[in-house]
Amino acid sequence: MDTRPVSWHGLLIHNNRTDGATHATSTRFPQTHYSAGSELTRDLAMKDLAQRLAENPLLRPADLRPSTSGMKIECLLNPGAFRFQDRTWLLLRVAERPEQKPGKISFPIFGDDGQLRVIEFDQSDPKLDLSDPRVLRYDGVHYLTTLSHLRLMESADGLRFREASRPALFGQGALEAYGIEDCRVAQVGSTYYLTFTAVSRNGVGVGLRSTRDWLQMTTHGMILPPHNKDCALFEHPIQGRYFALHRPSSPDLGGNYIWMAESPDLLHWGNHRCLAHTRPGMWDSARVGAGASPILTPEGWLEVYHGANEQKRYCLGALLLDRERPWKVLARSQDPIMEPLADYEQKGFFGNVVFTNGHLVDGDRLTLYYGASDSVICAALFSIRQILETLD
Ligand code: MAN
Repeated sequence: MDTRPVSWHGLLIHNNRTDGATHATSTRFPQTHYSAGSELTRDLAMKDLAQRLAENPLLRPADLRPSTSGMKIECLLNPGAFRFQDRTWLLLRVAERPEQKPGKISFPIFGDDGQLRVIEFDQSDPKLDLSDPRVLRYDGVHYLTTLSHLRLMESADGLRFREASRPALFGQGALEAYGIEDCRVAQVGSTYYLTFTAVSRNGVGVGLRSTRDWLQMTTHGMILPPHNKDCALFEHPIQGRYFALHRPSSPDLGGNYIWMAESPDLLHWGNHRCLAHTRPGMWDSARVGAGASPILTPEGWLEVYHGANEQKRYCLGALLLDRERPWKVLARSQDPIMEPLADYEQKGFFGNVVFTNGHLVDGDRLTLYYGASDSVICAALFSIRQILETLD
């Protein structure tokens, strides 16, 4: 097997395929994945179109300093990505909590006065439900086990990032008391629109802020109320209207499906339509949600989305939407275009996760930045044409 790294615009990609195509994954992945020796596993892996960068993970929690003393960075995850001043920028989600003491669980929230407050419970307390490492429930009230803010990183080559001398973004007010997460960055003209998950005891909704220079931010409040997340704005209007993908959740009748809304001004959203359901028995059977802004191709708008099954295994797939009537789904991935196969995608704070909400497009090349195992930041390359060819 040829595992020589191939060079692409200064980035190193490892080529694991026997046919010479630069198609597969990092050198670490064959050892961790193919060692099972199963033909079925091999077939599944061949459908994975991602060229993982050999340098993955690009960023780990230890690479950054906590936002404030007394906090520890537990996870770096799910970056927004954009270009600004001829450089590549990432808007990372940084998840923090205090160093954990034996027998206790503690996590921060913003109090009503906007100050950081740490809540601590005894792990043996029978009122405590710790079954999910991301969320805890105490006496019927939900909390997150970490508090997330958003941190700006910049890079000349899209590979080596350093912290930008720009302010980080923190939760503000009662609707963001448990933090802000998974920010998509859409550029409309010269303005960047930030759609992110705003979390509080009131629920999970979509917040919007905008900026032109990443110094001054305008806060637009919550544009889609709970339960809603995974909001990706189209970067170009269609016949004078703006469009967005979003993911409301309906716990009883309905489910975790991808919807579309339209707007005259990017602030007020209506005419909601349901685009894509979860698919029983498939890799996206339990939840689906949009990634970053849809990509305009001659065939239509290409949207990379995440899907998870009942085992909470997060993969990526794609939807093709009509150019003029983007609420019409023309085609969809049957198999994931990317699965958690590499070691760093299988093991971490929350294992078996590849999750994206940020990418850059250069002709046919899609550079997809993603969170692996809710722990570290990675990147993978795709051919847009190759993704389109896999859609049914
Ligand atoms: C949810 C979100 C994401 C996270 C995944 C996997 O979809 O909270 O931020 O990456 O779950 O844990």
